[in-house]
Amino acid sequence: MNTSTLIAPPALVRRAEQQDTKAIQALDSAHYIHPFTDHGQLAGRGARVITRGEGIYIWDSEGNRILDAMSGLWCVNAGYGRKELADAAYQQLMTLPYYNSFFQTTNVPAAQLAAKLADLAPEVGGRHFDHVFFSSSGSESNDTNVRLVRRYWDLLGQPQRKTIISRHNAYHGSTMAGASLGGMSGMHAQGDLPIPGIVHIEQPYYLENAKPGESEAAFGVRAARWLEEKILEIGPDKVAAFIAEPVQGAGGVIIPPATYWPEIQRIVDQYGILLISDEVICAFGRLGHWFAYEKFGYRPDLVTFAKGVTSGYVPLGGVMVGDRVAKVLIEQGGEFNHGYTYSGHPVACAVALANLELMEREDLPRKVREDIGPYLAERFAEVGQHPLVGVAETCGFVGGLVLVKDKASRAMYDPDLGVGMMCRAHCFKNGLIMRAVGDRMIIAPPLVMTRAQIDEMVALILKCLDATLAELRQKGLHA
Ligand code: PXG
Repeated sequence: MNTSTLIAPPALVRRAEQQDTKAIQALDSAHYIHPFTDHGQLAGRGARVITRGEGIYIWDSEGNRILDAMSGLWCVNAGYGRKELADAAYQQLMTLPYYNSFFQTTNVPAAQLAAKLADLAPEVGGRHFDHVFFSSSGSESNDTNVRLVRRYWDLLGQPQRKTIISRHNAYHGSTMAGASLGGMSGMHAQGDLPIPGIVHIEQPYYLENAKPGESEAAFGVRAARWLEEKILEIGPDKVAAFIAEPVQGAGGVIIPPATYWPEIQRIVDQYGILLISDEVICAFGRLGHWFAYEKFGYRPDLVTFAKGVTSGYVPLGGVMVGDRVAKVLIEQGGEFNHGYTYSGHPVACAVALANLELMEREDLPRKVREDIGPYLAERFAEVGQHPLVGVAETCGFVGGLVLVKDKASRAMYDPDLGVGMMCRAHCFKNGLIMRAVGDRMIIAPPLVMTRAQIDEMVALILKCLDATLAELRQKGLHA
């Protein structure tokens, strides 16, 4: 890494590496309820204790170095250990650690960051993003979106426009509104969700939802028209908005056909409904642009962001509010009864400013677009040759591999066999973090990765695929 890398003082590194794993695991399982975790199962095994990170690597309390091909949880875009982000947090903490923006006050980093984001968001089709609302996470931001969208239509005298359409297998967060907007049936099943006024259409997943012999292009248009069918079923005057991720992340890196987004744009335009682009994963260079709507050329009214805005160093999220909504809200709205204690948190905003500066200086979105993104695609095409891989695809700096029983027919394994989990276990053993979503193995590496590090990651992926294949053959599950 370059000179801006934070080199932790040796004493801190020693302290991090000399943690007593068993003692930390005991505290953890006695007191810490983890997100999305079977606590009973974890307690029996003990959590892996991650102690430090640098560049694209993290270390655990046993001293193992692990290549983090998931950027934490899709967020450490600038890589670990960036000194300027730590400095920005420290400086702001020493100057003004907190103040609210509720009562006719603001703070310097919040105002500057709002302006910076407005500057970075590209204009599309004459539409601007001149305003930003801040929260602390993607989930909160999508709760804000529900409030904003409903307020917008109320102000326009169309209070019956309440329904928001989303998609199955979408992920929009874990709060009541976030989980309702998301299309994860496992989440809906716990907690009586979705909340009223949120409905779902099928996702544009070619491998699962295309008809036999249907081209990707034809499928993309057909998948988009599920939105039109739903609008007509509900009644166009009752639909408030459509929300979607540019590329579905947590759903397994589902990349829509090129024909999908243009047809979605035609439909939202025709029926006048708001378009929300949930870019919590896809913004800030992940797909090779500051914002992903630019890559696909559509024109959202609201854009959800979080994660990469601070490279995950501190929590920050928000909504880019396009002129169409901002104008109504500001000129006709009066007080908007919505906000969070940490909206525009000065430390989070200061870190975000430093992070965006760093990304600009290192030209990371362009690097993903023109250099390491295409190189990753090239190397992934080789991974696609592996006998266990049915499909290997990338988009910018996210990628997905489908593990299959039969390469020629792309026949999948029985999901109960947990082949993805088997592969994930081999990754863990071999010092690689790759996620399993069913039998789709997915990556979203830090954007500071070099070509040599892509080679290193691909070699590890191939090694883990070989080990998974050997295990399947040993169990008589693969020819
Ligand atoms: N929208 C999208 C598109 C996301 O990916 C959220 C909203 C919610 O953000 P917060 O900050 O509230 O978590 C996300 C978050 C996974 C995984 O398993 C993905 C996310 C979160 C947790 C797990 O891939 N994405």
